[in-house]
Amino acid sequence: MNGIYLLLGSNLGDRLNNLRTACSLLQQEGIKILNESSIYETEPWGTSDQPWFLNIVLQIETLLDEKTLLDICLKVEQEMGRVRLEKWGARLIDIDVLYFNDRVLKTDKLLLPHPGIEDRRFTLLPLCEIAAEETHPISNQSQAELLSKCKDELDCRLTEFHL
Ligand code: PH2
Ligand code: MG
Ligand code: MG
Repeated sequence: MNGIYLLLGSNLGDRLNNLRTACSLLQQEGIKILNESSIYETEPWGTSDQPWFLNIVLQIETLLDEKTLLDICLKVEQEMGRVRLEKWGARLIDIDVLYFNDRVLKTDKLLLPHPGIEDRRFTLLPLCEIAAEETHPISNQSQAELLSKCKDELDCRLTEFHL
């Protein structure tokens, strides 16, 4: 894997605006967005008793190390969360680090690559748009291979939305 990839998701409030706000806040922290997937509307994975998500994958550039990047992602979630908690009482944004180049890491705070990638169509579909041939640093399978083997059948619909 050559590149740093984030997954953004929102399933409460103005979902598209939440993705846009998160991107602006990440950019304000000095993170450069190199490439973006389409935005997908996706059936909730895990707990089905919740609204559908909007998901997008970003390829980013940063000089930060992976732990500092994670802290910034959490800070952006929290910044948006404060407003959201007052207004809605629920989480509006999730920012996950999927890959940090070939880094493999297992700490209490951070697992790299993200352990859910191969089980989640809502992650692999957008990832394949911008990184289909990049390989997973442990299994060495490309994102396209992972998608073709993925058993998740939850619906992921391409939208016309743009950041
Ligand atoms: N995130 C989750 C749980 N379930 N489902 C979809 N479709 N998209 C997500 O981003 C998502 C989810 C927890 O982070
Ligand atoms: Mg997540
Ligand atoms: Mg998360």
